[in-house]
Amino acid sequence: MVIPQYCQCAISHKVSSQLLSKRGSHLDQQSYKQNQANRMRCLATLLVCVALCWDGLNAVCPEPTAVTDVNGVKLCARFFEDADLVYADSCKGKSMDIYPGEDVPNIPLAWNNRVSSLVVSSRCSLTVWDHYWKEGTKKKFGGGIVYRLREVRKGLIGDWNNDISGYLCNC
Ligand SMILES: [Ca+2]
Ligand SMILES: [Ca+2]
Repeated sequence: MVIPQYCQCAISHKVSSQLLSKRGSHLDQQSYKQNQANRMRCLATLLVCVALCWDGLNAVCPEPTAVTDVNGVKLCARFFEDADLVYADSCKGKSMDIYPGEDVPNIPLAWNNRVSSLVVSSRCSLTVWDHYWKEGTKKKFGGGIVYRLREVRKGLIGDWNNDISGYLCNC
């Protein structure tokens, strides 16, 4: 598990405040109060970190060699509605399973212009279009993880985030 930097900060603060409290008997009351306040702040930060890390655990992109549905059936790809600046936290939100051979010129409305990260199974390929009926711009992905479709250029100034409107997936 990757621990975000701010969590590492919180953990080291926690340790230093514990060290400080061991020497607490020699400190005056003001320092003691400050120490207590620091400890409360650290506790609050740690709780936030636990929540974030938990969220992160639920959002790790699957390995391209092991993209399967809930029944263990091999998938061609999986779409995710959200992405994250931190790659380890990407592949978030709702997901959609794509099976080998799926040829869908019009993605279901609920998923139109919504995919933000995706994983294509090893030895499979996914072709996507930015308009319905396989029109507009086309892009082909080989097996691998696309942590952020925002980082996949489309033309000179565009990108593929929230833009997929049709797809074809083959293995
Ligand atoms: Ca999205
Ligand atoms: Ca589109």
